[in-house]
Amino acid sequence: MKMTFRWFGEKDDTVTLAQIRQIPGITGVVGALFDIPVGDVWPMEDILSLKSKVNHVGLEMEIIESVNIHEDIKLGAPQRDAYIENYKQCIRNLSKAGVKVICYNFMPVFDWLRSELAQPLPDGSKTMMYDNAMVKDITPDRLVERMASGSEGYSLPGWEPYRLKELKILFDKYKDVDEEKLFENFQYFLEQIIPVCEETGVKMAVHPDDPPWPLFGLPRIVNCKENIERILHMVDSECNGLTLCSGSLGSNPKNSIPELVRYFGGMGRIHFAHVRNLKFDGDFKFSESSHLSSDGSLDLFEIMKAYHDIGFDGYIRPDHGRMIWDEKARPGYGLYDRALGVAYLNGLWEAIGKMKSSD
Ligand SMILES: [Mn+2]
Repeated sequence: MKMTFRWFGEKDDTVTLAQIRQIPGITGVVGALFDIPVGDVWPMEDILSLKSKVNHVGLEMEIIESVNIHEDIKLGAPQRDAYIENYKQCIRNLSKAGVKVICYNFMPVFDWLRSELAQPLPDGSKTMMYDNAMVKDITPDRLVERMASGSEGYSLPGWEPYRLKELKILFDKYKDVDEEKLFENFQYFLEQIIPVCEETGVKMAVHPDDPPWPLFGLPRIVNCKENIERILHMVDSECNGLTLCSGSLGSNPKNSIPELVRYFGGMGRIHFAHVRNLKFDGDFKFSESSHLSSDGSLDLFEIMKAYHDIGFDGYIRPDHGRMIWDEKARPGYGLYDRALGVAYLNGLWEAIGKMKSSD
């Protein structure tokens, strides 16, 4: 596996590349261009400038998260072909800069969602949590305000204000898009872009829906084994792959992460692993714990063992962390708890490998 760390760029991250390079075992940064509006082509010079900053500290930039999908593609709107052409150009540009994997998602309107961004835990740390009961009683507009006000002034990935400006219009447009229609639009997109991926060697890795159930009547389809299998078979190519996010899929207890790792990893379709823990606090209610197995509801040893058993050689990163040691940072993306996550995942990996070789 190749251990990586997400970075939001010089302008928009409290964590520096100089700090990231000091985390033991890190080989690369998961980058993105956050100021390019969704649907636009990422300019070559901007990609190369980001890459050169990352390379300058001795790290690689072989993976990008996220090149977001324009809503017109998800809606199947007439303008989608123009946005798909832009997406193809983006893939070509990223490939020229040495990028090998693109993480993206296919969630209508909202990206990931939490009801609290800084919920205090008994140890004094703060974490993100989700409670369906709260989301049920709130309007989408109010929710956007709430996410913005709890974000300590940092923009949240997927919650950029310009994307959510016309929320009501967007909701109206999704009235006729049910799950089947969304599958259809997803297939149309994949059929167009996967040949470009095959030509350039770039692998697409769809990130599961977070949380993995419908919200505000909007369909969500990247949420369970059956649906993911259907998506991977819609265009049966190694380039049509998965970001297996343990925290997203794992927030539905019906999804067994080690089983999914073995299944989709065995098919050679997991190109990126997001590994984190969470604690079930009730039905459709969870909080994000530290990575340690005993702190949460997921068994991180079993997850890492599944990756080891399938001979996983793709990219991996710790996912969200709590806010600890008085750090001030974008919710989920401080330095300290994620760095502890890296150390723990590396420790598990080393131990699993050495126990196997001493058998
Ligand atoms: Mn994730």
